[in-house]
Amino acid sequence: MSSVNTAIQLITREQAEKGASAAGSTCSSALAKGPWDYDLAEALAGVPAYGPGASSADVAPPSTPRQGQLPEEYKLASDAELDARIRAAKATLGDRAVILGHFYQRDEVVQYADFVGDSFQLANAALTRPDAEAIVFCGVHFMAETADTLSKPEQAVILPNLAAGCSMADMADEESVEECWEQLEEIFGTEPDADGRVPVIPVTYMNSSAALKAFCGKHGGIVCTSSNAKTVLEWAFERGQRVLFFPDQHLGRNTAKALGVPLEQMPMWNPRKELGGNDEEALLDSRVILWHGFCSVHKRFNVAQIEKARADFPGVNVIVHPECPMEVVDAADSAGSTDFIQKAIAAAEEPTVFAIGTEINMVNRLAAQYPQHTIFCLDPVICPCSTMYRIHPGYLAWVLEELVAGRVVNRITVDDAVQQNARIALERMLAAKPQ
Ligand code: CIZ
Repeated sequence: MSSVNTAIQLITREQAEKGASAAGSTCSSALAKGPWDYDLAEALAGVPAYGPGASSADVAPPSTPRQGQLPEEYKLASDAELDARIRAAKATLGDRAVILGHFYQRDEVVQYADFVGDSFQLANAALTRPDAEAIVFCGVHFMAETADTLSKPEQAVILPNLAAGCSMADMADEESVEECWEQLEEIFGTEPDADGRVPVIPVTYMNSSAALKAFCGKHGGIVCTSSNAKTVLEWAFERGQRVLFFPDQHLGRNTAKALGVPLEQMPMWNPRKELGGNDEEALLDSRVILWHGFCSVHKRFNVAQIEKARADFPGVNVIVHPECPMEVVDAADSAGSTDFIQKAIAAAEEPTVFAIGTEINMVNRLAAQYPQHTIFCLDPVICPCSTMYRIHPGYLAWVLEELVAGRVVNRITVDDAVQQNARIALERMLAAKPQ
């Protein structure tokens, strides 16, 4: 099976040759360009963007980091030249550098990774290499921040393209969460009830800035991943009357619903509105307050796609990620994190048809890895995570060759005080045990 990038290049070429005939096969033909075109466009327009792909319609806040121009030689190099340069730099660096590749990263980059996994698995994988001077994170910004928080201070965490952010993580910024917290404290007060439960516990998804993880650490809260969200919510309900969950409304809603929380007790907090767009009564009656955030990749999945998969392949096993909307999770056979999806496929003993609701690079890689099964993405349109897509082999070659020359570029550093509080919230997560 060809990589997502190769498929996009072919579709785009066909579109150019045959007019609109291949239109709709990929979410944006602009994906076929080099990501440096967007670095340049951003510099010229003065506004940051996520680039083409699943989050192209999201608004990037001005605080989103921007990538400076990649040196020309890396833009002009052929794929074969970049491959040779990356391999040579990696061999020269040896154990001095460890390369981490997220499940959603393109194949052209993942092939050089020492470890492939989800964000938390990768941060932990880096801990097995305490002697590496550099941790090159081929993921997105919040992942590099988590790796910096957990790694040794002298280790440099490098994000090959600084514009590789996460539009969902950017939907909850520190200032808006602080404002929300102040308004909630005014309504709920700060006194615990007769059972010692405080009015509200903040829970942040791993897909958030280090500043928000630190906010949770400071306010008795905790971090969750898509693998342990249920355990974490149970932990929070033992200590609090309700939860403020950010930034992903869908993970919050799907998890709380599975725990029996009625939808009427899950108001949504829109940071652009007074009281998040709620009245006081609804907030007082709430069990989980959901932040108005979402993942643009997982928002693309819908029930019609599941119905089509069931009609085309009777007996198909539909597995979706819990960042998908509730109706999609309800219509699927099961829902779980990237790790869950991978393990479910690995555990299937008989040849099975799997329709998967998560990012296309990961689905295609699973399909290639398990040829005994039929594995396809529920969304027929090839539309990768646009921010992961900003990392191209050209950027990887550049950061590695700079390391060989003794220079660290694109270092991600989290302030010491922020790290300290973020670690508290991460340690609470690690200590939380399923009920
Ligand atoms: O935590 C991660 O890496 C993401 C984005 C999702 C997951 O389910 O692993």
